[in-house]
Amino acid sequence: MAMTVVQHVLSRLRNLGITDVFGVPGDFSFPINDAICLDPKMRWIGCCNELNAAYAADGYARIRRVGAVCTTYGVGELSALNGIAGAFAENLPIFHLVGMPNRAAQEARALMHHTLGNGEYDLFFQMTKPVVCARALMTPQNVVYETERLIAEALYNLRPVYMAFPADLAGQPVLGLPQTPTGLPHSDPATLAAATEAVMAALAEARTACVLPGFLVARAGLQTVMQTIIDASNLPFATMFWDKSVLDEQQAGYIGMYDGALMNEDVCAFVEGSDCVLAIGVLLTDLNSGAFTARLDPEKMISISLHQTRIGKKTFPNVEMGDILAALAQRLPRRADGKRPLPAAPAAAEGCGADPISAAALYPRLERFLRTGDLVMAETGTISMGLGFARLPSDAFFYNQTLWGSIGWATPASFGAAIAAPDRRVVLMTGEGAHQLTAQEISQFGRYGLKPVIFVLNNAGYLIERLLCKDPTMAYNDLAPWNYAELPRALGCDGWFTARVTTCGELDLALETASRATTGVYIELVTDPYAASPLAQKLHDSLRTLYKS
Ligand SMILES: Cc1ncc(C[n+]2csc(CCOP(=O)(O)OP(=O)(O)O)c2C)c(N)n1
Ligand SMILES: [Mg+2]
Repeated sequence: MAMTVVQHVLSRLRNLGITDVFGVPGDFSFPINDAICLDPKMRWIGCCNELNAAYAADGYARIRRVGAVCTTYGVGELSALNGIAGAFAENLPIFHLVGMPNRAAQEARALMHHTLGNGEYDLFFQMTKPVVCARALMTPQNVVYETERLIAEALYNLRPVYMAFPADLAGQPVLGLPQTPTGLPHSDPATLAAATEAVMAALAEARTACVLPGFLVARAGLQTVMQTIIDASNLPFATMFWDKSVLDEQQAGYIGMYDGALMNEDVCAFVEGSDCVLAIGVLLTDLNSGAFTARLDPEKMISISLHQTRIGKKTFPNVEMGDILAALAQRLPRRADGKRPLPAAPAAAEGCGADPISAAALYPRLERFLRTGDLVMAETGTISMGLGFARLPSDAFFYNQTLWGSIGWATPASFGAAIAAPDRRVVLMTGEGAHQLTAQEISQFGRYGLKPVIFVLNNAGYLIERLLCKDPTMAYNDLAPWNYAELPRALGCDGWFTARVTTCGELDLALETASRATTGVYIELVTDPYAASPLAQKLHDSLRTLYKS
C-alpha cells in the first residue's frame, strides 16, 4: 500500500536518524500527530508548549545532528518561531512540521479558529521565511520531490526547514515515483586541489601556527577528521566559547580557551602571535570573540568555512569543508613540538563550612563535579560564563546558545539532549531568571524516566543584566522569588534528590550526594546577587563600552 504524505516524510526523517518528534498537538495537525504515534519507529514527545518543543528539538539536533518539531497552525507555529530562529542562527537542521486547515477552508477563506479572521491562509507561511532555509506546502503530488529538496537544503545549509500539511492532504496516498535522495554537492576538484596546496604552503612557511576548530565542525559531523588533522600535524589548538568541546579538551594539543583579550592572556598572546591561524568553522561574533577583543590578523588567517576556504585575501569558492579537511588529514606533515601554553590547572575551590557560595567557591566545584561522557547544557547568563572556562573531562560536551542567546533555551534543550542520548548524564546549568521562562519543561524528565542533574543558580535576579545596565538596582532586574528546589515534586518528578544550598558546606554535601545519585537531581545554588564569574565581570567593562549609547 502506498504511504501517505505524512508517512513518507516520517520515513525519510527516520532515515536521517530522527526517531523522536517534539511538539504540542492540535486539531489541524492531528493527521501528523496520529501518523507519528502510529509509526512503530517514531516517538511522539509531548512538550508543555511549542517554544519549549522547538528548544528541545534544538538540543536533540546538537546531539543527533538533526531534529524535528511538530506544531499546529498559527498559535502553535508562531510560539515555536523563536526556537526555530535560534536553530537558524546556530546552524541546526530542524524539520518544522505544521498542520494547516484543509484546502476547502482555505479556498472559501473561511473564518476558522487560529486564523486572524481575515481569510488569509498564507500569512504564517510568509512569517517563517526569514528563519528557515527552505519551505514547502506538502501535497500528494509534490511530497516525494519536496521532501528530498528540503532535506538537501537543511543538510547543506545546516538550518531549519518548514513543512506545512493541509489537513485533508496529509493522510492521502503519495503520488509519483520514489526519488533517489539528493546527494550533497562535492567540491570543484581543481579549486579543492589549489586550496589544499595553498593551505599546505601557508602552514609550511609559518614558524608558529595553531588551529581554532569551530562549532561548525561538529554541526557538519567532522570531528573525527578534525582530530586526525590535529594528530597528524601536531598543531596546537585553542577553542572559543561557542566552539567549546568540539575536540577533547584533555589531549596534549589543547592549549585552552581563547576569548580575545578578556581571558587567558597566554592563550591570547599565543594565538594572536602565531604566524598562521587555521580557523575552521568559526564565527567571530561578539560573545565568541571576547566582545570583539580578538585581534586576528586577516593576512595570517586561513578560514575554512562550510562551502569555501579563504587564505589571507584569496577566496577559494566551492570547496566543501569535509573535502578539504579530508585532503589535509592525509597530507599535512607532522610539525615539531614548539613552545605552547599549557591549559591552566583547575583553580582550587575556595570556602568551606558556613562560608557563602562565592563565584570562586562555585565554579571550581562545578568543574570537579563533571565527569567523562557528560552533556553540559549551559544557559546564557553568568553560569555559562563561569563554566565555559572549566576544562572538560574526555568525551564530555558543552552546549550553549552563544549567538542567539535566548534565555530559557537550556532547560528544554537539555530535555531534548536527554531524549537524544538517554545513556549519557545530562547536566543542566541555568540561572534562575532564565529558568523561569521554561521551567515547566523539567516535568518531561520525570514523565519520560530521565535522570538529569540540574543546577539552578539563584542570585535573586538577572545578574548579567545588572552588570551591563546603567544602574544594577533597577527594578527590571528583580524576579519573583520562587521556591526552586520544590519544583521537581510539584512538576511530577517524584523521588529526585533536591537541595537548596546557601553555604559551601551544604554545597559540598549536595554535590557528593548528586555524584552518587541514581535519580534525577535538582540543586538550587543560592549566592549573593553580585557573585559573578570572572568573564561576566570583564564583560561588564567591555560590553558597556561596546553598547554605549
Ligand atoms: C528571551 C530573552 N529575553 C531576554 C533576554 C535578555 N537577558 C539576557 S541574560 C538575562 C538574565 C539572565 O538571568 P539569570 O538567568 O538569572 O542568570 P544570571 O545572569 O543572574 O546568572 C536576560 C533577561 C534574553 N537574552 N533572551
Ligand atoms: Mg539570576
